[in-house]
Amino acid sequence: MNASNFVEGVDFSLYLILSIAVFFLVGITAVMIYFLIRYRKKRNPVATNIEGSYTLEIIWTVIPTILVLIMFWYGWTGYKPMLTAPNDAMEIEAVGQMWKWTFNYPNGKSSDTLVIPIDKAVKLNLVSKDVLHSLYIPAFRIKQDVVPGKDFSMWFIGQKLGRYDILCAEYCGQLHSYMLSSVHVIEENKYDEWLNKKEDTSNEHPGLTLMKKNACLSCHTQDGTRLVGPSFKDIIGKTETIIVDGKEQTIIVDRDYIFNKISNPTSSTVKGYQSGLMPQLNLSEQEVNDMIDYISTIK
Ligand code: HEC
Ligand SMILES: [Cu+2]
Repeated sequence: MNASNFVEGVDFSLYLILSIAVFFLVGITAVMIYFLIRYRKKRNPVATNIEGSYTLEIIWTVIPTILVLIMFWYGWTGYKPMLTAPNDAMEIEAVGQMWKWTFNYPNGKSSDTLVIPIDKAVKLNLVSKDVLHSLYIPAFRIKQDVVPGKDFSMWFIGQKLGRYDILCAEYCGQLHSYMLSSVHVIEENKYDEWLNKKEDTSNEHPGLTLMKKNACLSCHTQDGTRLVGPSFKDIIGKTETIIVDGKEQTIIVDRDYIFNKISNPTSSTVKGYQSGLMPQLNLSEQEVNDMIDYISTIK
């Protein structure tokens, strides 16, 4: 059994096109070598002038046209079913952002990995929070751009139990390769159990849970290492230079500054870092405060 319902169509056209290409590569090279030997100066001192041949011209026009149409036909019939999801497909929202995938289920559950039941049509509604991404599941033979402001989607049926890679196939900045996740195809009863189980985050600081969910930690570390953004280690009370409206200011980092920065990332830029990378998120005051509570504990 194939990993998804699209493997057969895509693989067939790949192997078909590959076979035709290999056939001509070998055939043309062989004829070339034969002609080199057969018509070398010693054996064929006087060149023959050929005036043209309708028969030959018709053959080398008609045969390639038929071959190209065959390749088109199998490519098209492999691709067309990808365009429309069946009406009873289960819908999951897939969110791409710098640099993380998040999958949101209709019951409110969200997860970093895509978990789906076997043999069920799944439709992913693709959303980007920032730039162009592309959701790519090689084992399923599907790939679709995720474009901010556009309602794109993709669908498939997972037909074989297992875990398969999900990648971002559209270069989206420095940590593009961090957008590695997986799709986990499981039995339907296990899926129902998983879907209805609440993530146990009771031992985790709510601010940390929120930061994981919002991908803050793909750009900011907790151990002092510089990533694309400054580390959160010992950030409260730090003296630093920020740029506001093109003018430099020296500030001491406090809760108000961080609150402002998270609620409105473009209000200022930390000197030495690239502006405009931090996403504008829809967070409540409570959520921002939870995150700041957690950030203040990072020492
Ligand atoms: C895509 C990368 C990215 C993500 C995701 C991101 N940030 Fe940032 N952040 C940056 C960059 C780059 C800077 C420094 C440049 C600037 O000020 O805009 C920054 C600056 C900051 C600062 C100021 C730090 C200082 O030393 O003054 C805070 C606080 C902050 N981010 C918090 C967050 C929180 C909380 C989240 C999650 C809700 C988050 N960031 C998500 C890239 C990111
Ligand atoms: Cu990406």
